[in-house]
Amino acid sequence: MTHIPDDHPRYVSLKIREKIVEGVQMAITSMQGLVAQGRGEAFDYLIGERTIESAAVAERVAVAYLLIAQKPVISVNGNTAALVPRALVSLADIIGAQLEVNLFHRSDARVHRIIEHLKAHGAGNVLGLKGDARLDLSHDRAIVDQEGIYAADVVLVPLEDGDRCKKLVDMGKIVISVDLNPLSRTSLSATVTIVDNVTRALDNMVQFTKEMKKDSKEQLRSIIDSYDNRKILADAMYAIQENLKNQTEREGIEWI
Ligand code: PTJ
Repeated sequence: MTHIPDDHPRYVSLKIREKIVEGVQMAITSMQGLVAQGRGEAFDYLIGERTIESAAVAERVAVAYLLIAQKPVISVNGNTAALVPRALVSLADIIGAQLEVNLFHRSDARVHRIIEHLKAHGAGNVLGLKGDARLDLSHDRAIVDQEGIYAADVVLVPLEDGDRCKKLVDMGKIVISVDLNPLSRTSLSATVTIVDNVTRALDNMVQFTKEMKKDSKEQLRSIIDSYDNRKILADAMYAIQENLKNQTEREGIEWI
């Protein structure tokens, strides 16, 4: 592991990168996961590497959905397992949600390793190895557990594929995505789109859950009812534009 001095101007981003590399070394994260992280980093740079206001709104709505759900499930892949294992376990615990490992580049060995990794971070039962149900998709993300994602009413899918996200929505589920690209197919098709780094989003959601857990069903419902996901997407794009404009002006370059 490369030592990153804490006065490095890109300290946080580089530390996150190290976690993904560690994930690959532990054979939890796929090699492709490195590329996906790179794409995420680029979008994070564009939004200013912070939780934008509209993302915080989406995170609260996501928590409201998870708290009123009958069968909430948190889908875990190789990237999120490496980046936020503790936050995934904490969120599942306080929500009362199931964790299910679901991989695009699937092998039973990797599912098993991720389950063990989550258990080492405090998880109890983790689904994903049975794979006794199938979504109507031609790749391995189709393989799910009957008692988990297949039966879920609300699914949190950080770093998801667009077609599975759409499929889950078409099945009538509430789908919450975390994806730094506001124009990805996932972001465009989710019920609630969180345009934030999964490392910030999950911590925020744990915090919001602690605050909102005491709210009544009616209060949670009203948070959901006033939510407009198209507006959240527009806000994310506006935030990118404003951030670029401000940076450009700071550097004395004329914004056209
Ligand atoms: O572990 P597996 O086999 O299930 O594979 C996981 C990856 C992520 C490799 C797989 O799902 C994949 O290829 O994903 P994509 O299609 O590259 O999509 C990843 C999306 O997540 C992209 O839109 C990225 O911008 C975004 N992203 C990457 N890193 C982060 C992120 N969003 C939030 N936080 C991040 N840290």
